[in-house]
Amino acid sequence: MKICVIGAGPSGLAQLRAFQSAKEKGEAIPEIVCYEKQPDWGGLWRYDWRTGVDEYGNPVHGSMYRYLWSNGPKEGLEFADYSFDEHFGKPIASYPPRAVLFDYIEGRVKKAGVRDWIQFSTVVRDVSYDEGTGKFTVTARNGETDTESCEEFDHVIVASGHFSFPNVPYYPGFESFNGRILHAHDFRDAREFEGKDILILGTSYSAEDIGSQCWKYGCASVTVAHRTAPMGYDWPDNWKEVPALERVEGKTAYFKDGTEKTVDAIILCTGYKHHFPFLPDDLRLKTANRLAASDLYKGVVYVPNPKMFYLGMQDQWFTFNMFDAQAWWVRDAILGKIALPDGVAMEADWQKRQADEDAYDSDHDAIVYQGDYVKELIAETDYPSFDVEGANQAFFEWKKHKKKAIMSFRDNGYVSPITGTIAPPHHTPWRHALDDSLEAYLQAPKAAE
Ligand code: FAD
Ligand code: NA7
Repeated sequence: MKICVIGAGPSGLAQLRAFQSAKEKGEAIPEIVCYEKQPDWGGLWRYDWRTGVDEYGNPVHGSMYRYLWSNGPKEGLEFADYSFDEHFGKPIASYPPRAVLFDYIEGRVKKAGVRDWIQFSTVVRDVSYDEGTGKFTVTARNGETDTESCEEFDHVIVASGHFSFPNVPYYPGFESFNGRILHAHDFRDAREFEGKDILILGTSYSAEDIGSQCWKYGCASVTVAHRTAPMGYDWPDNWKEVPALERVEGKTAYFKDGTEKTVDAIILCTGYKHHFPFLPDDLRLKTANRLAASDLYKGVVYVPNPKMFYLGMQDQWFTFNMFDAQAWWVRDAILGKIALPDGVAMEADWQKRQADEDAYDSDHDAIVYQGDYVKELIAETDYPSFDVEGANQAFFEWKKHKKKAIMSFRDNGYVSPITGTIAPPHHTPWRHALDDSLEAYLQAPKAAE
């Protein structure tokens, strides 16, 4: 049997680690080929300073930026088989910067020794399924050698992420705006906006965090226009939430309530699209960004063709450990340890999950809902069980801390659901910590004077 994994971000790496952990226990595993379009692993957590297209003409995958710190507590994403304490050899604070989380992700897969399974700088361009042979053909192009390969597989696991292709809205006047308009996907460095007045569209994680970054690195003002409802945090004085944007003229933005603001840049924090340019209609997942994705049995099996799997396609409270739960489950489905029901039952499964999701109306319920999903999957495999309630608790506290003080919630610490360790405070409050490097983060706190 031969398996194709598309993408070596946290989800794809979880899949490699899942198979390697079975191998480690003496089980026979199939041949695995992982295609990764970037020259290294880590997915979004591998910082890419570029925007637009890469050196091979492929869209740049990266949507992360300099100075990005985890936007949720690390206790919510900790691997059950590889704790932060194990990786860093000491307790660390709860909201690590990107480079620290990249190091953590990398530490586990280095230890597992799965790098040889990955073909880097290799973009999957096409996948097709042959009903006659029951096999997939995957066409991939290696950018370094500029050669194309075509290989047959028994299963394809899509782990290509869904926060990379921007959802770009149009508002009248954009084409003649006398400043810069960019999507969050292309935002790289808040220092670019030092001294500038910025307008942000959107009210979710990107809006909140990119606005906060710009504020931290000295922009003149932040105006956030909401289409539905304001975020409602206790923002700093030079931060204002306004109703939806109507149009722009020159450098002036006009809002639905008749107010206006002159701005230097407009940052579209308007979300991303599930986009799989390498998949034909019959294999391509079409879903909104929600907790129960459409067409996925158990959130991972593609119901129209159950030999195909998708990882990490849900909207996310839980991340790394949820991808693990999924990857272990997919591994066992492929190894025949978990039997799939018939198509009717699989269809009913995702529809029920969506109905259950729709019945919830608070973030608290949504966290519990996704925590329960993680619990459900790990109960069916040998993924180390962990204190999911404890992770939920970290998320609840995080929400409270944000409500209390949006510019200092990252100064709090939580209890690890894996080791029980209480995270120490970081040596420098987030708003004053301007260096996001691994070295700066891990340095010992200065002794009290
Ligand atoms: P990705 O990380 O997107 O990895 C997908 C991989 O697939 C990439 O390496 C890509 O190059 C590869 N790929 C794509 N297409 C192809 C192809 N055709 N052929 C070959 N390879 C391909 N989560 C958190 O837990 N905490 C946070 O603080 C946090 N902050 C975030 C901030 C931003 C700005 C964004 C965009 C996301 C953030 N996330 C955060 C969520 C993030 O999506 C997950 O943490 C995680 O990166 C998802 O892993 P993934 O492997 O599913 O996808
Ligand atoms: P999200 O969470 O999908 O949010 C998208 C936001 O964009 C949301 O507030 C939407 O408002 C808003 N939106 C979408 N279309 C429009 C238009 N046309 N006009 C105005 N506003 C719009 O994306 P994020 O980038 O914030 O987060 C994605 C991931 O990146 C997440 O995992 C983070 O960790 C980082 P709505 O509420 O629908 O009115």
